[in-house]
Amino acid sequence: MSTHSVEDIKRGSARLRGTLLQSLADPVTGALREDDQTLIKYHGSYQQDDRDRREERRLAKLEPDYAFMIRTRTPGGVITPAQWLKLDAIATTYAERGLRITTRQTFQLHGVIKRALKPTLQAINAALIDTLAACGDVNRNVVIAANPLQSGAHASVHAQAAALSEHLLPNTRAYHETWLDEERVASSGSEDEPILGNNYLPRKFKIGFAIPPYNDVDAHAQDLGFIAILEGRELRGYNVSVGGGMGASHGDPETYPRLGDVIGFITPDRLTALAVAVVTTQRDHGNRVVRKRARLKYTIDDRGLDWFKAEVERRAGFALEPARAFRFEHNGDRFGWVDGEDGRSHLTLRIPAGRIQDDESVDRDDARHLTGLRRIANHLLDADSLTHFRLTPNQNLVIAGVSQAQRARIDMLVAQYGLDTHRSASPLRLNALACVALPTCGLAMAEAERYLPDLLVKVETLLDRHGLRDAPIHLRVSGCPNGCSRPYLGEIALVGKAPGRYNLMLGADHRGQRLNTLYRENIDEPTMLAALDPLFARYAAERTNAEGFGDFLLRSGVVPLSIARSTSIAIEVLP
Ligand code: SRM
Ligand code: SF4
Repeated sequence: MSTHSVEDIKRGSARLRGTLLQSLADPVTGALREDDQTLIKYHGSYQQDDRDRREERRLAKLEPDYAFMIRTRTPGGVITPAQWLKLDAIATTYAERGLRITTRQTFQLHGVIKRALKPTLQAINAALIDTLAACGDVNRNVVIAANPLQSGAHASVHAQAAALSEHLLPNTRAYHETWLDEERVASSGSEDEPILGNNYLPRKFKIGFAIPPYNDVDAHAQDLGFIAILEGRELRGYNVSVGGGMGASHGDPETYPRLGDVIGFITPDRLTALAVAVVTTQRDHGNRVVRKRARLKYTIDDRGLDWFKAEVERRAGFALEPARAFRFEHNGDRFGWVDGEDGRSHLTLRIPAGRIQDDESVDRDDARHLTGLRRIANHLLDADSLTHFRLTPNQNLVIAGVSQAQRARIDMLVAQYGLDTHRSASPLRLNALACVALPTCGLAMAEAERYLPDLLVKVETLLDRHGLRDAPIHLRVSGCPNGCSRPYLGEIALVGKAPGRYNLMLGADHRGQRLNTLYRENIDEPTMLAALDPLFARYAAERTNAEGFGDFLLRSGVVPLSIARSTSIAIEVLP
């Protein structure tokens, strides 16, 4: 690990250039120099090593099996069929384990070796997709409610969100010089960063746009959440939620997941000014000394919500209006075909843990996602520009804007490649999320993505025993407490503690508006299943009509109300 702090590395990097070019040119190691391992994140990549092979490599006195994860910046997860085919080809040529849809509507490629990094990034850019600011202390990929072509208002929200993503990008040309061979000029290394600041943000920053009644983006888990307020087909504006975040460390009460607070309403014309005011307030007041306390949620808790709101209003130059009523129904996806107002339809397919590959061991469904979606993308090349793919924040995939004429052919290909698993999958399976974890994630304490197939079978067996197979329970698994699958918003969540051991968290709602709480600490699988069994029995016997599992656990006193801090609950119009 580098002995320099992240703040020092950023400061000394000539606007994120560092010695990346020298690191890349070094043939002796598959790794980058230490400080460059931090800097490459801002370019959309992480240095990792295959943790399955660590011990074997160590015994053979070899350096770890270094390879890189690459993450795209794809606001709202929009991908054209032509881009899909290019990314598929890139992943097949340079990466391992196919394409991976993430919980922020991006693609990750894993296992790219150092000498393939530049060709891979060049190929991604040639597909008119970049990876700039997909990682690092910057504004990350902006997540946007899926299915935005459902109405004109949905399209307006998407357009505003995509424009905001561009507006908040860093100005440095380091990315273009390092990967795209842009010529370095005299001023390189001193580009002005009027919004992010010369040392960039204190920590990662995340923005999401939800369109009620769906909360697929988990608006309250974002540093800055915009909740669109629609009247009929008109976009009136947005409720603004600030200070959401999931990350925590085991046993450290200074860190915790937190729901965003709704601080008011803005009209659409004020969106950019408001976002810049929030980002710059965090830039100037976020904790740059203690990194684990550097997220916006801690800035707000340290300074107070009233102070924060006043500071944002001062910088924006206007006062927020009182928040408007809204109601979220759930934070999952809607599977199968959904019709838009324009006569187009959108098909949401379930992608187990977001992994698009043909390996049948990924799931028990024997679906061939990579080949099947390649065929569909090829077919859609001839379609008009309204047809595209959309990654969802729940790691699934929408084939969007499909004309009635194309539907039958898509249905046929979907069936042929076994991609219609949403028809038979239990609601538990449909809604389950798992982060990547092992073998690539350097922070994983336990399995997540690779454990999900087995776990689902076991929990489904338990649900069957109580006649609950059709219960729409949201299950989320993370390999560590950083919370990349937003586990603290799962009705049931497993948060990794050690190999084969998890904290069992229970009692969130399925709307993304109430955090769960710790129910059992550091338990193995048999203990976890034994803990769930009597709770499922009680739920089957005592639930009221359509009562969610998390709501039931709270009402029946099995888990206490978590110290959720969202004012959105107070202003929500409850059924
Ligand atoms: Fe995450 C770090 C994967 C969404 C909170 N996350 C990581 C790293 C890069 C590990 C690392 O730092 O070395 C993981 C790479 C694993 C791998 O091998 O691919 C990783 N995070 C992911 C993804 C791929 C999970 C997934 O399975 O889909 C998601 C990619 C997002 C994207 O496309 O941009 C992902 N991460 C999230 C989310 C969910 C969200 O954003 O809606 C969260 C919780 C929300 C939040 O940020 O509070 C999240 N990731 C973290 C944290 C904890 C941050 C904190 O405040 O403490 C870390 C660790 C860190 O930053 O130090 C982390
Ligand atoms: Fe890795 Fe932890 Fe994020 Fe899972 S939650 S991907 S284990 S950092």
